[in-house]
Amino acid sequence: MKITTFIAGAMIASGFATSLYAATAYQNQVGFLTNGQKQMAVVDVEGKDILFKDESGTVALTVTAPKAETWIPAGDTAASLVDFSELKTAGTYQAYVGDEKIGHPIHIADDALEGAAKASLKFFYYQRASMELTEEFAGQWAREAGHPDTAVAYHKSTGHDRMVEPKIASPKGWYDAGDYGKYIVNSGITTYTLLQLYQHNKEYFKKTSLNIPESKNEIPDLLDEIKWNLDWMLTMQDSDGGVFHKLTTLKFVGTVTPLKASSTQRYVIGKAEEATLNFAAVMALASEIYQPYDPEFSQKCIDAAQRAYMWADDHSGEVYEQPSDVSTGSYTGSRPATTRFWAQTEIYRVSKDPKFEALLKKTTIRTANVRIPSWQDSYMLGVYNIATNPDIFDANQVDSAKTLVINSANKFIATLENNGYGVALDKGDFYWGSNGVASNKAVILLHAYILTKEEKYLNAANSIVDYILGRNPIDKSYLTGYGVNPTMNPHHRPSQSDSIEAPVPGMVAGGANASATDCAKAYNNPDAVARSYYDNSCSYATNEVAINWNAPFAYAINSIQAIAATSTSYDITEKPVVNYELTPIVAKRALRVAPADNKRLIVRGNKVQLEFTKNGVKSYLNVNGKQIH
Ligand code: 9MR
Ligand code: 9MR
Repeated sequence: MKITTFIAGAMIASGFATSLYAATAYQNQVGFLTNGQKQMAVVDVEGKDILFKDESGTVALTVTAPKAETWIPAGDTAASLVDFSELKTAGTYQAYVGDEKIGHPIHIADDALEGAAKASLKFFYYQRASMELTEEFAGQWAREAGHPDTAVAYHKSTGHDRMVEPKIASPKGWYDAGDYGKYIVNSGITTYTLLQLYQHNKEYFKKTSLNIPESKNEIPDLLDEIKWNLDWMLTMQDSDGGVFHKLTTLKFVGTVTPLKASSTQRYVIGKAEEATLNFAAVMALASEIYQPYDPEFSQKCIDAAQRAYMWADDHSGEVYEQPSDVSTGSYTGSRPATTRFWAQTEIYRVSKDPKFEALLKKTTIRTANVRIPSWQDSYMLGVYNIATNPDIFDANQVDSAKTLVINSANKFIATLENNGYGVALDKGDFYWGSNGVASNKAVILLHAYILTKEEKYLNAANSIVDYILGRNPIDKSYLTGYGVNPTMNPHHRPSQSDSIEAPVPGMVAGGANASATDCAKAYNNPDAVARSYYDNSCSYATNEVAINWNAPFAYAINSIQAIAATSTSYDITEKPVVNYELTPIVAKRALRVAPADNKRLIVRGNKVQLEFTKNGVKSYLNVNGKQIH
């Protein structure tokens, strides 16, 4: 595996030879925290002694394998969940049954997850549009800049007349996934999840370097990275407050580098409720987070949030519909009511505006029936916000929100209790992006931990991280560049089009999907859904990467590492530091009015021209829409 040679710290240095039984034990292939939970799923060992030997061959711990249990997503092969948490001395170990080695080397350290955790964030740097990635930061994955996006066309679905206003500048941002599109709805939940990661682990991230171009400035690297995308999102807001749905080509481009793909014309497409509300929620949280570092930017974010909310208020029910000439990702079919609720909670939290308080009072927070956050459904994001801000929201609502988070987490724990893999995933979780589903379950579990400080929630989240890193029935680390048997062929245009064997590191593959209709169809396994995976770049339905799957995984693995490193976790009694003056929303309604009539026909010489004024600058177009001067 060539990859081992170039990712410093990513692989476990090991003198152990591979064993005949290597794959009968399934485990996190990257590492375990010295004082954390440590488990592996082992087939065919019920009642036998598992020996854990250190590098000198000395037995450091013996565990008798418990009763083998099935786990429905893994099919009928039962496994014993072997817990070796008592191994609390840093080092590299190997498990044995008698003289037989089982599983992969076990790496234990205080910072065992740090490399993979940082890589899962560094992924976002690799996804940057409009920027060259230099060797200093990107190593062998250095590449030319792609998609300056300074001359993006207005698609007619935006309501803009291209004759009048031909182009918009909308640079920066992260590519969504294996394709080069930038989609607000998906960017929103991603950005929010990463902002929360920072919010919940501030001290840790003030000291964490990601080796990105901004690493030397005064702002934590994680916030620098997120700002790359916020800057783009801000350009997607139209002058009336509405937010364009996406920025893509009309059709997916081929498997080419970002630079080569850039020659195909891109468009801003659609302007609708779900993107606008999503944007509002994200900008409200951003206004709080960036306030200590950049008050001006912070103010810009909250203003943008308020204008977006007002637009959405006036355009309720106007959801995005994919135009017939567009076939890039549609991100349609979400539930805007959940996004509206989420936006209300965020704007209220930072503005304390009575209008939002009144709106929220009308909402009854459910206390049961978990809903896993996704680009389609933002309900839990609003619930997180209420549950973790008892000093701001209505006491009854805070109680309900906490109850829902904890009930959801308890339900997950019930799932893992009688399964040999110890993973809180059900058969129904294995659809497109199952690793994102799994990771968002870990985010819910970590919120339950924040609210209760009960270890069982932290451990269950840790088990999900273990699942992604190899404790699964196909012995796969779904994090590129990390583990003994990682994903090697993701559907990811930059990785597919460079000449490097190893994919860009730190990417989480979409994961097992029992209803793939692409080239992974032959791998659909209804009796063992967790095996429905094909490590081939032709499979976007099981092996694409995406920002909205990396973000919750990054939240989980970084939070777990941060909690261990700082011996503390987010304290919900901390007051958020928002101390700027907000103009009341009502006064801002004026902003909703579109700028004064900015186009008129004029006659020059014997030619009819269109005079177009933007920001006080006039330009002239001929009857064919060509700019004259
Ligand atoms: O590359 C595209 C990926 O990002 C999407 O998730 C996927 C589903 O919409 O589509 C991929 O593009 C494929 C297209 O749908 C059909 N022609 C082949 C494209 C590349 O595999
Ligand atoms: O994550 C999206 C998944 O929920 C949908 O089922 C799927 C098909 O519409 O699309 C996924 O999103 C893709 C988007 O449309 C285009 N960029 C790549 C995304 C990840 O595959």
